[in-house]
Amino acid sequence: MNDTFTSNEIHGGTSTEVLKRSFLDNLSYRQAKFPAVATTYDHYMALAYTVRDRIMQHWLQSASTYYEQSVRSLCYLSAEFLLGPHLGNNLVNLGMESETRQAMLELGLDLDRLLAEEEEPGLGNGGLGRLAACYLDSLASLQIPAIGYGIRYEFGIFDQELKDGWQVERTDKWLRYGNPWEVARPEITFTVGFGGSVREQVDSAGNYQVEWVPDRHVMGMAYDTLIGGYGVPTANLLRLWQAQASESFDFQLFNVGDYQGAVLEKIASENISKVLYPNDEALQGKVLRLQQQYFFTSCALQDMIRIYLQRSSQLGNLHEKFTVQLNDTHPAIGVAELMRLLIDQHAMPWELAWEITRRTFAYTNHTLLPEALERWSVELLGRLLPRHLQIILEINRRHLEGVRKRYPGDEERASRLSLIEEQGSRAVRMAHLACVGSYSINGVAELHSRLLRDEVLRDFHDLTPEKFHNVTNGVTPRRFMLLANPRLSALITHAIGDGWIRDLDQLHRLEPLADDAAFRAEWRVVKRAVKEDLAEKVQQRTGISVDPESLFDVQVKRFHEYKRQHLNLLHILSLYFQIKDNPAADVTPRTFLFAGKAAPGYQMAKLIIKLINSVGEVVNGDSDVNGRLRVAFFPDFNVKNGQWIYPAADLSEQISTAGKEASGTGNMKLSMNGALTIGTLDGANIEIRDHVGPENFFCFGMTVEEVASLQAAGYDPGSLVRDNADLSRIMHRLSDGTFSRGDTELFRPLVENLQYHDPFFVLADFSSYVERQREVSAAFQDREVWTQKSILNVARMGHFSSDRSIRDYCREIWQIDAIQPNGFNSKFKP
Ligand code: GFP
Repeated sequence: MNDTFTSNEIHGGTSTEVLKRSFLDNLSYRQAKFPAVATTYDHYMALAYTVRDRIMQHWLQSASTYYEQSVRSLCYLSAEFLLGPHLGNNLVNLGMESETRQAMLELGLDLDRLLAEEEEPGLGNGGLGRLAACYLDSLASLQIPAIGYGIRYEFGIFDQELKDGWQVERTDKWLRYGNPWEVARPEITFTVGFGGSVREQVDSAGNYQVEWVPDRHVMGMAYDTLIGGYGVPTANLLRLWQAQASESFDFQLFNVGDYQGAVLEKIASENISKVLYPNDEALQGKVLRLQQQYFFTSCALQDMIRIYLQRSSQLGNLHEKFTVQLNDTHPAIGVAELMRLLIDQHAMPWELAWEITRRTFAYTNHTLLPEALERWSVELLGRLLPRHLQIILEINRRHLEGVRKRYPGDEERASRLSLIEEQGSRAVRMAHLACVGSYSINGVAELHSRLLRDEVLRDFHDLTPEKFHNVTNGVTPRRFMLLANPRLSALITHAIGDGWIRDLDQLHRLEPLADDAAFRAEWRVVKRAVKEDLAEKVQQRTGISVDPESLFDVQVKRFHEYKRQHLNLLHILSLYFQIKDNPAADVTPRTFLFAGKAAPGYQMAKLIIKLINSVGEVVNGDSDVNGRLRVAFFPDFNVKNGQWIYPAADLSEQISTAGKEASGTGNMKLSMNGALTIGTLDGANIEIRDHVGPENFFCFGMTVEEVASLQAAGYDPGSLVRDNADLSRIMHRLSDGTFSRGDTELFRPLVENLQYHDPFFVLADFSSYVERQREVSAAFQDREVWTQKSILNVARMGHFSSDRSIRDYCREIWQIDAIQPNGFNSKFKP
């Protein structure tokens, strides 16, 4: 082996030779192993360090360029970043996968086995966290200076197992064997206060002064993960904060023999970054959650100020250097924190501090569900963050003064616009704080943004219409096409070149090929192969064998009643009873694949998971069905498993109640991989349908307006059951023990909820859904036409790249330009 590599080559080169040398160096000097005793995990670690070094070079150049040019940067504040495994993604983005594969091969190792070793960082629940990760990929790929700020949870989203069809949660110990992708930064540590009291005094010069004296301090230490762009020498930073005690233990207590007491403070402090809160759990009164939010937001803002002061001595132009995107209201306390930092710590007058603050923040809303709009009780907030409560009340006083001036005498409006909810126990409305303290407010799909303007935030829209924007979500084609579906990507690249990877609109060039029979045949070969791959995984994980020839009907997402996995189930049951009535019936063979987690405390969602498995048990084992219907639940849906599933889907289930799903992003990932969608007119489904064409999309169900008028007229789901023989049999069989080994109680809560309440209009959309599904079955019989539609779906998905979303944000909201790092050693031209 060549031994004369320069340091630059060792850490940055991508030839097979140099990769082998770096890998072996890392195995020796970072992993401390010699080849004869190294495990697969050691090999994974050595390769991870090798790859990280290459991104590190990009980062050092990017960061020094940002520093030299004092560029305007985006800070993306998010309580969740659902990154997924790094290794494969980094290899793809650095364009070094084939050299690496070869280097490993020459060392007798299989890259795929090493890839499988990685434990993914599950630092998010679902859509919101994964969106943040897609945006980091696009920001780096588009060379936008950006820092992601979040929490380094020791335990991410739980691992899901199934026991007798029930979800069982297991702690996600992703850090147990170390994390080669991060760099610890003990020198970047900030103090965050909690509790205590506020002292007000007038100093000798007559100036009024406020001093917050917290009764507890926690340290936030930075851990950096480098995010490399695709095909460019740019890398950005994801900086996650870990909570630490200011003192390891209390010597006073230790000395008097209270060993437990001596470490209590340490335990309480470290709890702050211990675990990610699952979605859909009532957060009211969850002190720890509010502590998490304040903790990471405060660290992020202190860090921004630190960076700013490296180049400047006064903070008056902070908003020109940084813009801060609030990913939902989780970091909205930042509005009060920045005010506090500027006023209390940097002696700025209120007016100037407020001017800077409201020109710094921008707010993205991700949900219309009222129960998900955060409110913190005034009592709790005042106890934990007394100075912030004071600041919020003062912001509110000034805000309402403006409102009253503008709408004299309209006290109802003033109370609707107030940051404080006065009914019941008083609470701070975090969305209102975010609206008042930001220069931009956006929804995540056109319908969602419209509903924000017209309903949820209507009064704010009346007040400041110029703040409102829409930025429809997008997903990164690097992870969800190139990495997840190399076969399809190769076919596309062969047909139209590889420009689509950075400019997804170029997929349009596939359109004429939809009419090319030979291309369609190749398309089907690819689909068939990825379906075989998935079938093998399903067999391994569930023991259920599925036929790759059947229609893969896929619903993968978090479990929630509004997402209506149970509507899908009702359709399965309708098909099942059709076969039971007439075993010779002509049904299109289908594999129904579900995956997703339910919040641990969300009983109804967990019961739906159980029901899917129970129905599967009966249907899969019924000889009348004879394999024509298969129901499988793929456990532990996460990014890695998603990458297996998305490419293999024929049909994408996007069946939420209209007006409930803000955008959805799984809908985009599936359609980009050639699935056709059956979907309601909800969230981004509407825009997907507009882009791919209604003839290539199976649309069903009520519109938002129809849902609203049905609700207003008084919805009676029971009458739908009585009037529909199919439905009434299904409901009956769900409660007579057919699917519960004779237990007539098990599914009663679900059946009764549907029959007497049906808050998400499952039964109201049932007929329309079943009708459309009939068309799906018929359409799938004609493989040529189906393939044509599949190709057109992919060809027209360019709009849903997260690159487009980021460009929209840059242009309409952030006003940030791309920066090319100054020249250096990389295979990519700067
Ligand atoms: C939320 C919304 C989704 C939306 C994502 C990203 O997802 O409709 O697509 O945010 O904007 F519900 P969850 O985090 O709730 O999964």
